[in-house]
Amino acid sequence: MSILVINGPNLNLLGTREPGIYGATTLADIEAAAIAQGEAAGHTVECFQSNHEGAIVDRIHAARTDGTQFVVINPGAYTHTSVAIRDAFAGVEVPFCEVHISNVHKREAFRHHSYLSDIAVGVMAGFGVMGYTLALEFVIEQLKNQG
Ligand code: CA2
Repeated sequence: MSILVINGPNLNLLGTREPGIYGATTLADIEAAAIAQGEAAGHTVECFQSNHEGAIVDRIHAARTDGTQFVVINPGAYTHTSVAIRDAFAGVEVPFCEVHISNVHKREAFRHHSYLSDIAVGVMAGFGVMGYTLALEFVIEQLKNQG
């Protein structure tokens, strides 16, 4: 069974700037850890990052028919702006968890609203890059229960 990890805009910069907020781990490290975690549980993990809203929408659409069972997404700043990404998830009906490295609720007010949280299965925020690991652990457990 297949899990898709999507990272949105600017997350390709992880580990190179703003380590005080986002830590020193690179996106390549996060993706390698996610693939290994999935493999250990018998799942394929595919990773996708884009700085473009439409590309993320297209990837979510493809998830409807490519065998993706669950999506873990850090939508980056599109969390707070993108009706299009919300509509894509609502349209494909593939379950997803939302991950934020930082605790968006203790940051600026504009980061407190998410267009995705109310249709996500679950939301992680403020656990650093461990949020991806924790979300994947949850997803792996969910897939077990699905048989
Ligand atoms: O905390 C998160 O994971 C965020 O999704 C990160 C987004 C931000 O807009 C959200 O409010 C919360 C920003 C990602 C930018 O990542 C960078 C990483 C290194 C250097 C600069 C930006």
